[in-house]
Amino acid sequence: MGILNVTPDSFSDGGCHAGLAAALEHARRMIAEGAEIIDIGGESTRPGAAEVSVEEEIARTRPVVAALRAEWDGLLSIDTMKAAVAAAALEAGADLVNDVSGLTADPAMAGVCAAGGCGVVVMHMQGDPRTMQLAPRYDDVVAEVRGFFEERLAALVAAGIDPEAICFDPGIGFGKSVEHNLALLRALPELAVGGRPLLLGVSRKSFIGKVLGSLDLADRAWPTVAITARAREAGVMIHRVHDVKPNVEALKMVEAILMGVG
Ligand code: 9MG
Repeated sequence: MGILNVTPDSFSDGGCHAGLAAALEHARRMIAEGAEIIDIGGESTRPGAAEVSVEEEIARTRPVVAALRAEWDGLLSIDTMKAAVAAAALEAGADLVNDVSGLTADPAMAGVCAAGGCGVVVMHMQGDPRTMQLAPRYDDVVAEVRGFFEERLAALVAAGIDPEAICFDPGIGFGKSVEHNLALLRALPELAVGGRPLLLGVSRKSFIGKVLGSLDLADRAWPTVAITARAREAGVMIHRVHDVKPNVEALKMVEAILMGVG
């Protein structure tokens, strides 16, 4: 899953994909490098990021979804917590909704996803993006994230979402300390609630810099690849990344080791 931020304040692309042409160019590059899903987001979820209106988020994302749909048959994901943004993207041709609130932020989201028959990424987050990193606290982070997935699976199926459409994501960096993130990465197979696939997003995240003792964003690219490889061996099927080529190459090598090349 290649990340396509269409936000002027995106922390890792400096906003350079904010224009439609630049966004499409970046998406095409990620597709050429092997991305099978493009995740399009119009509101930054980094800690402390400014909130964006529904209208603005739709104006940023819908044209990108529609333009990519017209030229590519792969999977398009809309990264949003807002039901109206998800509905607009699904109408423009998106295939799945990536909601970092696990479909808890907007009471209309589950209904939109059920009606749209789309895939759903249920991510765990403690708190909300503005405050989540202030004082994350858990008695047992793995048990609490797992419990959240169990509760969400039951609620979303009751709301009419096909369980086969759901995948889970532990939400690395979303209301978690470095130790919480590492504990979750250690316990990935335990998080596949209901046998559903896992998605993981570690790309360029700050916990990598903290482990390495580096403030340089460029230092986070190769450790991201290392985590991707390790997570694939632990069963993670979808990897949300900025740098598609090296992560796809790592996945191909790990899969060759796990399954052979025949
Ligand atoms: C939008 N976004 C930022 N980080 C993410 C992560 O780790 N997972 C998912 N599903 N979305 C994310």
